Amino acid sequence: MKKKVYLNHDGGVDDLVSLFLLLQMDDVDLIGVGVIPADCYLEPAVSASRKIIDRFGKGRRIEVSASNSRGKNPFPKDWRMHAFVVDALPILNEHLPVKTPLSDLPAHKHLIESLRNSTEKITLVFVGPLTDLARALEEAPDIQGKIEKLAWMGGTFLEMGNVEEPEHDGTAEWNAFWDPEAVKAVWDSNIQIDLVALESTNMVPLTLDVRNHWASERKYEGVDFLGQSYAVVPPLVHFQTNSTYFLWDVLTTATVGRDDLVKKKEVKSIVYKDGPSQGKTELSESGRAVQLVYEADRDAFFTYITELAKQA
Ligand code: AGV
Ligand code: CA
Repeated sequence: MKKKVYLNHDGGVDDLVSLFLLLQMDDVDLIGVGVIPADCYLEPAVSASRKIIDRFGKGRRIEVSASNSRGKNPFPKDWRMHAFVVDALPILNEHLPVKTPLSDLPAHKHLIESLRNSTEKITLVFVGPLTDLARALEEAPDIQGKIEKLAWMGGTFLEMGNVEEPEHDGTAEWNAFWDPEAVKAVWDSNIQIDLVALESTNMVPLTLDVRNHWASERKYEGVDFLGQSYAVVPPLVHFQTNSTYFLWDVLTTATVGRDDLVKKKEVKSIVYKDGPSQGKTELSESGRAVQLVYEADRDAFFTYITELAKQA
């Protein structure tokens, strides 16, 4: 039986590649997509999502919904621009107009409706902030019974997160920092959480050898799409900087198709809602239990996603 999945993403390069890869997994039935304007601008991210489903969705009809959620701490504009480039890639613009439908509902209501309409439990994949899930839970607590589990790219228990902003101490991961209250709300729910934190995503930086490998196999349309998309963002070359790109969301997505690529352990954690550490997740015996994804098999991961892309 296929695993039913709902994706909520925030339009970064690895968010859009995550959507592309979910569409290639034989054992996954993607039932809906929500797009939140956190690490992106909304219009190009929604548009690119619909075009990716048109082009790479193997004829399936999957609705895309736009979020009207707002965060507390905005992402840097430079990063938010990436969706404009992906949306403009010729490989996504060969067969216009767009056919994949746009929902009338905002993303959190679309999520509620998708869960309520399903007879089976759904796996939620969130690769941006948790705002739409927090709002959905507040409006419709009954949906918890329909959620198999949540796979979330977010958080870290490392000393250093990836937020470099004024008035913040750098201990948070960005998806948590954008809306710390939403993380707290989801922590207060009973949903089972797989936390794909920086511990494991730090093991999958975008590097030149990966890029060059994709270039060498660009005769496959899907691999060419990976290469074109990851041309937009800076790889790890000499040393890590604030803009160095990792395959954060793609690792999260890959765990849904292939659990054996990563190692998990249960930890208990709290989250800081405000102050200079806002968005920080911290180990605490009084906290809630999550499955921390702390290690990834880098080579097996890259082989898996490249092979998936060849099937597109
Ligand atoms: O913190 C990682 C999250 C992931 O969901 N995003 C990017 C991924 O989509 C924010 C982010 C952190 N550092 C970044 C980010 C960077 N250097 N460029 C773009 N986005
Ligand atoms: Ca993201």
